[in-house]
Amino acid sequence: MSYFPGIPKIQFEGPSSKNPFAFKHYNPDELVEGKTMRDHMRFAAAYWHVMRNGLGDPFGGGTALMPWDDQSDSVENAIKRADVFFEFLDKMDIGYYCFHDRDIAPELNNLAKSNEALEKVTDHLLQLQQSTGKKLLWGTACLFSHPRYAHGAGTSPNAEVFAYGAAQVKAALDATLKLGGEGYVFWGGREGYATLLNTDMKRELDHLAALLHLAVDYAKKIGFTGQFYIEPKPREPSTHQYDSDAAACLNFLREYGLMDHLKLNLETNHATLAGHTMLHEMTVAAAAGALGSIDANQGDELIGWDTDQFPTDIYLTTSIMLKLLESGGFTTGGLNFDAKRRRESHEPEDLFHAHIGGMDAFARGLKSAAAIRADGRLEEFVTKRYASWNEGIGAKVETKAISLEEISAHVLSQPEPKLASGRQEMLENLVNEFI
Ligand code: XUL
Ligand code: CO
Repeated sequence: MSYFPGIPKIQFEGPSSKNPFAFKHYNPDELVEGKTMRDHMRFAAAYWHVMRNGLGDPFGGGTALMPWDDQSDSVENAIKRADVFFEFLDKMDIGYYCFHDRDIAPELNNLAKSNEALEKVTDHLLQLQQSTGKKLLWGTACLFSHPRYAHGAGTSPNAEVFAYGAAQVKAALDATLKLGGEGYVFWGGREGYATLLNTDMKRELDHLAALLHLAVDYAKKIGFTGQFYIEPKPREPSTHQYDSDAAACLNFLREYGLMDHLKLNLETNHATLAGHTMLHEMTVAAAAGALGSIDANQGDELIGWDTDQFPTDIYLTTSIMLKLLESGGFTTGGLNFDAKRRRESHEPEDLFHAHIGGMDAFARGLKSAAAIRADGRLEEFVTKRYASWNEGIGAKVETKAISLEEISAHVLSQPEPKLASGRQEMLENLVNEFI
């Protein structure tokens, strides 16, 4: 039986196609820089948005039509949803998915019952994965929705709440291992504060680090070799989130001896909420060898919250793919559509239009990025811009072969330095040649 009757398997038809249920640019087997588009992108669908997001907002309830869902907390309903989701993955030709424990299975009235439900649903997901070849990009625990986590989980002032969250992480790690997950994400849902008047920041950060260390140790014990990630976001739901941006996360990981164990899962709309571009966040992460995975979406310039829209901006996807190619591409990570339809797009077929658009936007970004790299002028410009560091005083500073007195003597013997133009506008024109 089909849950999406009338919707065909989405296939590549090329840029001249007018079929809304076809890829115009994403051609999974096409080679770009010697690798298939499929392998470059490693697209993933987010279980929470596809299956569990009713599209409610602070002013009104959900609008999404989900005829397959009886809205109950039963395991049967959860299992049926998994079937719907796998039909979606199959029709979309998306190879990976990501979940929170509580998206795939219900939270019941105690941890034992919730764990039991998770076990049953993951048994079913495992079967579905085996029969379809779909894979789990990453799993995570939802440590922010239940009222017990109102003050945080890893950073809760209440040690019993911390313990509950840690126990949930254990079960979510077990589930991720069972499903062959290639990663595990920590997004600090409520790991932050609403006011410093009631908050011991240092103690909360120590506890958050303790939770991550416990998870890393447990992963070793059970043989989970997937990549751990931390996902930066500056606010929402907390007023201030501790993992506010890539630099704050890296500082936290360094301070607590976690750099060898976690990389970053960067999300576009989180970057912009933090007052950065996604390119900035990726550049910060890549410089630290911590560029792990991407939650692909985009925000709205005119709205100040995390609108989680599907990526359609080709200039944005080009900059993401340019940075990704430059960094050698994904290893364990992928492009996870942590994105939701607008509340007005409430019909099941809108799920398809949304993902088709996102995949095509990234395909165009990939092709433009590869063309910019093949052209070489952009890279050549940057290389030349720093050429003065390759010899003379620059090389001596880089190799730490010079003292401050020697630098001073050098400057006293030289005329005023001559600056070259940064040529920003020329470079913007160059990039636009390929978009
Ligand atoms: C919230 C968000 C989460 C994480 C996973 O803004 O991005 O969905 O990606 O917990
Ligand atoms: Co995310």
